[in-house]
Amino acid sequence: MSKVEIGVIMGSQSDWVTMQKTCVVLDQLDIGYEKKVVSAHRTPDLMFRYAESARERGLKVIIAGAGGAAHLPGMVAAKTTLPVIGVPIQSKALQGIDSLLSIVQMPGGVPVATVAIGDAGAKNAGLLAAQILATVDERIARALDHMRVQLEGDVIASEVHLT
Ligand code: RP5
Repeated sequence: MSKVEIGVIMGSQSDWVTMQKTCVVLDQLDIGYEKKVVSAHRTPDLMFRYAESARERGLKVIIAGAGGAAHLPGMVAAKTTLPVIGVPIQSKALQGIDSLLSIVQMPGGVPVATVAIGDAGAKNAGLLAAQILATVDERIARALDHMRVQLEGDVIASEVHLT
């Protein structure tokens, strides 16, 4: 089994339907990860403990999904210098615009790499984390190259059916 290098956290169990897209990518690339619900508002002490211990526990990147008043990625980033990737969950009331703006507008000094709202963002968060690991991991770099070739092949092979 691969060693755990990525932390996938989310503000609520209800975010899992989106964040599982991140985990699918990490599984495809055979990258070890842990997944956990950590809420900035409902479990603030747990959030700080998680962020503060992440580096010493061996994590290399944290992917944090949150919706609405989506403070989790930014607050985790405030407590660690590991790269943090924020995934804006598509909220019901405001379709995720609230999540996006809550995550993306970090003050200078504390970066969060913010991806697109919803499923595409969750998928890309997994890929971006893999690309960060691939800067020093040749196996992951080759797996990503292979995935890109497959992606290109799928598009070229696809047929457009006009009605
Ligand atoms: C946020 O509140 C979570 O990230 C979630 O997207 C949103 C709603 O949470 P639930 O009320 O569904 O638990 O903290």
